[in-house]
Amino acid sequence: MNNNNVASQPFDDQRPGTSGLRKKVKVFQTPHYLENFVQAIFDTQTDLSGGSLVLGGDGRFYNREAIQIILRMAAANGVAKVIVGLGGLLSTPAASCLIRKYKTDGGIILSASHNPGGPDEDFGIKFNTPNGGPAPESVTEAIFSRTKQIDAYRITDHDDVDLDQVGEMRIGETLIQIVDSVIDYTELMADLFDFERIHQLFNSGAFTMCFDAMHAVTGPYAKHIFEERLGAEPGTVINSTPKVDFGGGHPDPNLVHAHELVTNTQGHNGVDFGAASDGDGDRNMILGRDFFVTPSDSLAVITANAHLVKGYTSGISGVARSMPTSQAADRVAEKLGLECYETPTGWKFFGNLLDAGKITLCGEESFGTGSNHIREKDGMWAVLFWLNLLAVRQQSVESIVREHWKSYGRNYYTRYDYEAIDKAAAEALMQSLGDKLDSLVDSDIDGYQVAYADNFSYTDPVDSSISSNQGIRIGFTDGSRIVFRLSGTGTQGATLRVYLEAYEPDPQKQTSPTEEVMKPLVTIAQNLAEIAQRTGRTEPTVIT
Ligand code: VG1
Ligand code: CO
Repeated sequence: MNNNNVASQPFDDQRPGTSGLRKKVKVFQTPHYLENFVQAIFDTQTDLSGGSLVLGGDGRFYNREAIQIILRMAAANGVAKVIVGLGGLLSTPAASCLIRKYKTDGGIILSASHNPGGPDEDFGIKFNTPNGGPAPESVTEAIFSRTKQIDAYRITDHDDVDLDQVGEMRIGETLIQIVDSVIDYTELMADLFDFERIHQLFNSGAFTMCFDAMHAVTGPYAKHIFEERLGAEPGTVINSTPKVDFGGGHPDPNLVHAHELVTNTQGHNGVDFGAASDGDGDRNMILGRDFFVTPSDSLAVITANAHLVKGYTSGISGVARSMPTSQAADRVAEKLGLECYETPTGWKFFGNLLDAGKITLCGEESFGTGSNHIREKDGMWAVLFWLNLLAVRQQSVESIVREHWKSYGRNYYTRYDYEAIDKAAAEALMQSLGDKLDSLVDSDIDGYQVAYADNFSYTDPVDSSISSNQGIRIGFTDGSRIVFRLSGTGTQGATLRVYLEAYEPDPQKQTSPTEEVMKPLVTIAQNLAEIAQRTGRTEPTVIT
């Protein structure tokens, strides 16, 4: 076996976005492209030499090939041990769990999350630090800087290793351990949730569930936990075999893409509880019979009810939400006397707050919820939290949420995404909106009084690092809000996200359809940002 030093040239587009480096598969297949980025990780994360690494991905097209390349590079870069998921599979939360449990010096996760997979679709790579969380901006920027200078990478010429048997092998001096992460992950979940009580709920015969794994990575975890451990009927988990192209679909758990699941929750024969997760298993969608729980409400309900759930009975220290996430959690925090933090979009911003013990729970409007048990959002965790809650409260999902609204008010919420628009037009739109902000404050727009209008900037309360330009917020005096930002995970043109929120404290008025309540705000948003004129789009691509 030889270690080779392969000459290479920098690529100028390897800056990680909201969650790692995401590009089309074809870009990652460009000679040296993946290798350069991986070498930049090894060059900047020097503890990996002589240290240990977790490695796995969501199973999408190019996952296995990339793992073999990274293993050969890890060996050439002197990594002592690499823990790899069986079949090359690791959900993002399971990877975080393994990094923490086995105290490794970090992890490399191969995923483009909810983006489609296949030879013409997306791939991604992300480095997680030893706390199990996505690398903070200081680390991703260091990796990016290195990619701009790199002129060679190290790789051995070893044969492919067998990823499909649990066991140990070596590439040169480097120990490769293939592990079944379903076991480690299930153990962690059993510590946090009352499995016996959930088992009884399924055994009662009066409770049915459907979980849509969307042909993605959570299939094996969900089959084992829901059907084998908790006694849910066989067939409760649908689309449970991970596929390289996610069955041709978008592995994104929302009402648009998880339509099979949504149908299963509808009507008299609908299941009592529906849930889904995304490509890499960190997102979740929660449904009751004929009822959708917005992710922002889910975080608020979880916060308000944490004391009822096994792993959280001793209380929570605080809660955080990303800026565009609705303010439903803030209302709960206020009532419970908890600190509530507003962070920029992306899980990396929760890491410091979790490590410092300032928060126990956190979430994003984009179907992400999690806690201090790991440092990633965790789809299965959210579903198990709800199951535990349903088992304790013995109520339907809908009645739990409606009661919640009665106590705290309802934050109507919706998001409009304009995908794959022209990048320059999107940037000009944001610029022009930004220029208008000062003149908007205190003005009246269609009867809505503007309370504040700014470009969100965040100062991390733990390390005082500043992240500016994180999205434009326009808040109104009645508690409603419009937020505009450009996505940092897309791989084609730009994606404009418009987040809309309206607050309704009066229980008599909490039953209107969301579209109706949002109509005036949608109009304001479209006009203010001149969306149609600037992007040529009169309708969004996806509404969630
Ligand atoms: C999106 C979501 C964000 C989430 C990120 C990664 O980012 O809005 O809330 O953290 O995806 O999620 P953006 O920049 O496209 O809006 V995942 O499930 O890809 O790890
Ligand atoms: Co994801």
